[in-house]
Amino acid sequence: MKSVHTFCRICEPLCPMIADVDGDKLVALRPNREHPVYQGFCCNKGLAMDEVHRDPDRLNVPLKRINAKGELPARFEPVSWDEAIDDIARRLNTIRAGDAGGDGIAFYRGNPLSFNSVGVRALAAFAGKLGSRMCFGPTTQDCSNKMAASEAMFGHQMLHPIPDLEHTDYFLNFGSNPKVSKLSLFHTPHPHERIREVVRRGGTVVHVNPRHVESATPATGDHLPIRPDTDVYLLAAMLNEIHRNAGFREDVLAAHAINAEGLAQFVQHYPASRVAEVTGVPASQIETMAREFSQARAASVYMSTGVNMGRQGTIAYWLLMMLSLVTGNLGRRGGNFVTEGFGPPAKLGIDSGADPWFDSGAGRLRHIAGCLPGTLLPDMIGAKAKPVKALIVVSGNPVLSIPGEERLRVALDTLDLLVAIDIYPSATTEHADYVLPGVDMLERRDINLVNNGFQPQPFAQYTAAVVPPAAERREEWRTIAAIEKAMGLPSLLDEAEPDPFDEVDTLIQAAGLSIGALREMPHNTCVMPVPEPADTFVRSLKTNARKIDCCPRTFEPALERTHAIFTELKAEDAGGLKLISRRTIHMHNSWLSNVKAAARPAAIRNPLWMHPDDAAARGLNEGVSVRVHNAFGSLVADLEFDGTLMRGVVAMTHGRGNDRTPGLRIASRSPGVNVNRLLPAGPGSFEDLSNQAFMTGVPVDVERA
Ligand SMILES: Nc1nc2c(c(=O)[nH]1)N[C@H]1C(S)=C(S)[C@@H](COP(=O)(O)OP(=O)(O)OC[C@H]3O[C@@H](n4cnc5c(=O)[nH]c(N)nc54)[C@H](O)[C@@H]3O)O[C@H]1N2
Ligand SMILES: Nc1nc2c(c(=O)[nH]1)N[C@H]1C(S)=C(S)[C@@H](COP(=O)(O)OP(=O)(O)OC[C@H]3O[C@@H](n4cnc5c(=O)[nH]c(N)nc54)[C@H](O)[C@@H]3O)O[C@H]1N2
Ligand code: SF4
Ligand SMILES: [Mo]
Repeated sequence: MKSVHTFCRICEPLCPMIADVDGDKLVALRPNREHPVYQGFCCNKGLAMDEVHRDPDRLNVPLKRINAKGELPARFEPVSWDEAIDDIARRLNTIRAGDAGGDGIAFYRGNPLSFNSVGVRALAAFAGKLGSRMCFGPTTQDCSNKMAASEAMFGHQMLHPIPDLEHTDYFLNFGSNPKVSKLSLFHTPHPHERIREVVRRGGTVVHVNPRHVESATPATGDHLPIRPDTDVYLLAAMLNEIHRNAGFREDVLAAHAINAEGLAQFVQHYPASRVAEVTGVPASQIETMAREFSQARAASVYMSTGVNMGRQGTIAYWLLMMLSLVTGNLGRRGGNFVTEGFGPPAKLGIDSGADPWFDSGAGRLRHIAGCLPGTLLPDMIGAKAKPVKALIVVSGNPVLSIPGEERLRVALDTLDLLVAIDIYPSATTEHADYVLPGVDMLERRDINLVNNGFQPQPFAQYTAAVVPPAAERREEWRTIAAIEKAMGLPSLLDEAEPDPFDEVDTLIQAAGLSIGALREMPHNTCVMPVPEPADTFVRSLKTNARKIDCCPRTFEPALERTHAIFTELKAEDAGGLKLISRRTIHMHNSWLSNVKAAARPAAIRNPLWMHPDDAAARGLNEGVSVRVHNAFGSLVADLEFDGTLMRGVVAMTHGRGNDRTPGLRIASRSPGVNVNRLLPAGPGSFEDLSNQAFMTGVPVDVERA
């Protein structure tokens, strides 16, 4: 029996764990209580990975479709790896030789691939070798607004100053539920506990959210209700207040910024009294918050998917960072700061300086975080000229995760070839020609590269594979390299002893690290120094002038839109309902729904949550079946009361709807319904600046089914 130091790769904290192994068998998975940074923090999902590893519904062999596309359920027969790879390569070469060239082949790199340090690089390299620009991923359904805003303000998409919770006196949290979701683009152990410590020290924490989330308790901060998709106006009003009273910090702006007048002019449109009605936040409260924030010794800010997914995520993130900057909190201890672990995070990015815009089959577009708008994938497949003919999906489930399920299902069935590399059958693999078994995190070695720049206490950790891949499961990089080789492209498999970690090893040398050295360290972990906030931030800036752009020119059309949306919101019917998402502790996006923990009664329900007073106003009792509909789609769900919701707001959990995924035997028994049917898709369904899809604050009507 041996114990392996490893770490979870389900969500962004990448919690350290210990795996007890007997020969090739995993005996137990447990928290690593002695880990120098995490001290045992991890969650139910991570610990459920041993069940995932053993799940009898896992994909174990390559599968080839034998019934017609469009016919559900899909029927597959096992084939050998060689047969699958050869046929896929042949068909990809045929498509590549056609009109669209490399752009005939599209890629979707799902969320788990971000936590696979060599897999993610392998897929990006494959797209590069093919010359395909048709790259998609969950980022445009998650946080691409932040990438676009950072590029415009700081000169790089991957610069995201994180809140310094350890030293802050005031923490303002927009659109995130850290207790349940454990944060994104900010990786800290036990975030809920860190927030509790701020309150314990006498600091102030405010959770701005349409729902009184689990993260807001007397010990972890106040809840400030806000109407969905209006955060931009609250932020503008806070900046307006600060500008009128204390003023912006001239010394800071002179040293580090340009175009501050543009910012001041913009926020002048939004005094607290004007935004109160639209946001639902009383003017006096906005004034108090602005005062407390600007007067705090050190104040910090954070926002996540709840704001990202609104119609103006880029503008909101800009104003959030400006709030930090003009109060002197950016690059300050206790404010927001950039950390370095493996090296400056911006160095790991891919900005080339070339004009990013090009004519795609669905209009003039650019990549953000390497991705085109996910909601346009069906439009690219259906394009009249040079359509996408093949799609390679690695660890993603776009059918359930992108807005517009039916539209995507129909488009996927018109493809010449759909290859999905996954560990489970999914709603997406049901449309595939080939389904190839990947490995789970316990079956592959890795390094926590994705954490770089987002950890308040930087550390690097390596993990060996805890157990060898079961059955015929194969590492994602190897499958990609095998397809490349069979297509006649340069491939890692051309080498006698291919090691996908060679490149990573070179990358981490910048921090004086190597995989070899990490393997020798206790916990396979190297704890790195916490950088000086001010120095790091200034050093990280990548704009030409090395200054922060406080009002980027590229925002001009979006700022006009901000004014137009404000007018629209003011004119809205006060009695209407707006839909938001609600993550639960049981699932990770669309997966983990097949493990027993997720089969508990509390977890299998997938209701529409509504405030009891809104239900009463519609004559709806708890438990009744309701039809939820809008211009984009319709679904039926059970009604559940939720007094934590603001009036006028309803919520559902995303990632459900496995009614047509028979291979997931537990999940398909209580499938729930895919809420993304109610979200806009196609042209006009995303923010132009960032490709980010509109997914929160979407109007819906509800009535008894
Ligand atoms: N258990 C669990 N953990 C997860 C995941 C999971 O599915 N399950 N997913 C992981 C992933 S991929 C990500 S990206 C992260 C996301 O992590 P978070 O961004 O923290 O995600 P959520 O918990 O969905 O929190 C979003 C919050 O925004 C609120 N909200 C909705 N609309 C608005 C709005 O217009 N304004 C404001 N201010 N708030 C709004 C919602 O009520 C919700 O509380 O979580 C990760 N962790
Ligand atoms: N309405 C609404 N929609 C949302 C969101 C929301 O809050 N509300 N959240 C959005 C966000 S933040 C995200 S990130 C996206 C997620 O969107 P996606 O990345 O498309 O979807 P996931 O559900 O994360 O799917 C992950 C897939 O990878 C597989 N998988 C898991 N581990 C591995 C592995 O190690 N190897 C391989 N090969 N496969 C693996 C799983 O079985 C699953 O099929 O969803 C978005 N969609
Ligand atoms: S918080 Fe995320 S990374 Fe940590 S154990 Fe849970 S699922 Fe894994
Ligand atoms: Mo995400």
